[in-house]
Amino acid sequence: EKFKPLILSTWEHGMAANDKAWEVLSETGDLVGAVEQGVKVTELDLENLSVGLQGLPDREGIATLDASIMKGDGSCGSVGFVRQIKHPISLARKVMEETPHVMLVGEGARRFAIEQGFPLEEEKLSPKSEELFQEWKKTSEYKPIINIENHDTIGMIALGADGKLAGSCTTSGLAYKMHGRVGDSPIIGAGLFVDDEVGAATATGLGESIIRICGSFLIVELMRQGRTPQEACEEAVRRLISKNKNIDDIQAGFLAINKEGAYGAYSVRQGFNYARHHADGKDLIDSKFKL
Ligand code: SD4
Repeated sequence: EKFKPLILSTWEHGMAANDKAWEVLSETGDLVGAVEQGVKVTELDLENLSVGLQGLPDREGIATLDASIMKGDGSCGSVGFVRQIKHPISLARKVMEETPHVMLVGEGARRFAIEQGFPLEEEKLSPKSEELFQEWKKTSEYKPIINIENHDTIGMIALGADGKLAGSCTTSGLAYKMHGRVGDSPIIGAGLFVDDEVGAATATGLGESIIRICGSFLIVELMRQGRTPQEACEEAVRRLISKNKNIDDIQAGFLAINKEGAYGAYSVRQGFNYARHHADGKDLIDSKFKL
């Protein structure tokens, strides 16, 4: 059986990430390499304030990053609350491949990075993040804000020609979060879940609301029970809305694919979109939404 490769990523910056992932997949057939290399593009994108060291910092002015990577055979790795590392997705991959563990956080993750030869970056905000942080400090209103700028984590899920699946997710997390806060993105089953028997899902938006319902795992399990990717994403959004009291302050979106190459997306409210690359082309698609 031959499968048609498909790569999906959250948000508009997913287009550039998918371009890279598609190139890696076409040239090497390496699906994990593709989802890693793809989101590395976003980790370096200075325009993106929600991914990479240039992203908006926590409330103490420190950028701390979360990332995860997963293969459909159950292999996975993640890092949370890491500082000074330019490519947390590559560090997550090292956790998956070079340790007996799934998740490393904070200082331990940083030490492991040094051991693995990752360069440590100077701890300094980008000019744009510094400016916005100084602005935020004047009011210091600690409240999640619904806007696109504050929710553009990249999650990527991909189906290879051999029918195998993989995914990646990387973020600087919620802007002005408490120091030490970890979101859904590095939590396997929340921000990302992949199972070769069924499909894959990834999430973006307010991490707390996604963790609360094990969003990505939920979607894969709903697909296992027969739902289409679209139906599964819609059910996850319904669940998220029913389990979160402060829904007026929440945006969250899900993206899913099954092993036949069907896909779907759904978000709490308007504004979520995703990039799709396949053999016949690429496009940016507006997600349907609930509220
Ligand atoms: C988080 N899911 O840490 C991320 C937020 C996000 O762009 O999507 N930010 O909660």
